[in-house]
Amino acid sequence: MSYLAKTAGADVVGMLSQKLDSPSPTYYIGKGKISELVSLREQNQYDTVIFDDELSPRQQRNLEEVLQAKVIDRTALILDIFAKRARTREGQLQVELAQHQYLLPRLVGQWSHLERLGGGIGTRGPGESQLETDRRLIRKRINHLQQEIENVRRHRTLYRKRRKEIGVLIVAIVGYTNAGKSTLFNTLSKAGVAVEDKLFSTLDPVTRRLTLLGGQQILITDTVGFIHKLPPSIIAAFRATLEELAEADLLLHIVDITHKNAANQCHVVEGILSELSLSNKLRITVFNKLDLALSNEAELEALTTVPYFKEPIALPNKNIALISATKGWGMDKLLNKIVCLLGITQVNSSK
Ligand SMILES: Nc1nc2c(ncn2[C@@H]2O[C@H](COP(=O)(O)OP(=O)(O)OP(=O)(O)O)[C@@H](O)[C@H]2O)c(=O)[nH]1
Ligand SMILES: [Mg+2]
Repeated sequence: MSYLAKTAGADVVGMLSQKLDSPSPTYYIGKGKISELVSLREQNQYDTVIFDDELSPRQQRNLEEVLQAKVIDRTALILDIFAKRARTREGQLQVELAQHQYLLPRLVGQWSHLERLGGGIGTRGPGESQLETDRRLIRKRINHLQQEIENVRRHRTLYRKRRKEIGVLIVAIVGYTNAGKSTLFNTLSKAGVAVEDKLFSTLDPVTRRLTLLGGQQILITDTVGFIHKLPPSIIAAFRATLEELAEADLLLHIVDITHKNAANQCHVVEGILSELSLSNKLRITVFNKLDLALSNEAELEALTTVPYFKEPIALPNKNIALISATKGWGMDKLLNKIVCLLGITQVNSSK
């Protein structure tokens, strides 16, 4: 969570957690926790409080009032990161649409807090009509964005059809965020996609052509990182992008083997793939960052089981590859596996 906050550019001064049977509908957290947060303010001087879950518009408003600070929930935080990172037109449209849909039920008129005081004065009139105008504008923008996204989608479908007609095979890289997808994409394609040690440095699928040693060409696609508790509205926003995955002939699922939650991250990705009905897609699980655990490529080649992973996996296995994307270890073998699984003529490899 604090990693997410830092990625969004926040300076984290403190963290609190609370175990509740169910969150309070009014404040999400309990009264005691609220007092604790208020008193923390004197030490930390924070101006923003981020909640690691989705808040209802009402909870968010109540919290802002009682804490006298900006309150952001997990969805808004991830949307903010997405907004900063979206690079293609489609990605930008999708993020803006999600942001407007998020905003709509959260719009509050200047006077609406008086409603609870029971007074009719001030709760109608200019405040209310301004709010209606704002809502109408947002709805209009939402419609417009939906249309634009539909246009982009139509183009994409045409483009995909053409790709299919030419018969080029498509390999898509998926994986938990920060697993090393873009690094592998770069190593494989030598394309200049941004690589950063921050979450979600890639938002849009980027596709490059890759010529194999045998002369065959495949398309390789880098995708957005999956993350635990990705809010449903965000998955919905990126459905169009993620639908590209349905067109792929093979998925490379990259796993950062050195991460302490590697197995869990694997399950999160599998869960999202299954939500997108992609569980049965041809797949290679690619364990990455082995340079952090081994000292050279020869050691990597000598392995007979996947190191560190909680679940025992014997090697060799045609659906498993071990690599270091930064060092380029295991690339020939990975390419061979891709070629074998896709049923393209075997590449002549030196290793
Ligand atoms: N040591 C080591 N670090 C790696 C390796 N591959 C990637 N990294 C580092 O891991 C970080 C994330 O790499 P990216 O390639 O941006 O990860 P990603 O999966 O594309 O991340 P998102 O697009 O944000 O989901 C960067 O700091 C990389 O340098 C590797 O093989 N070894
Ligand atoms: Mg990336």
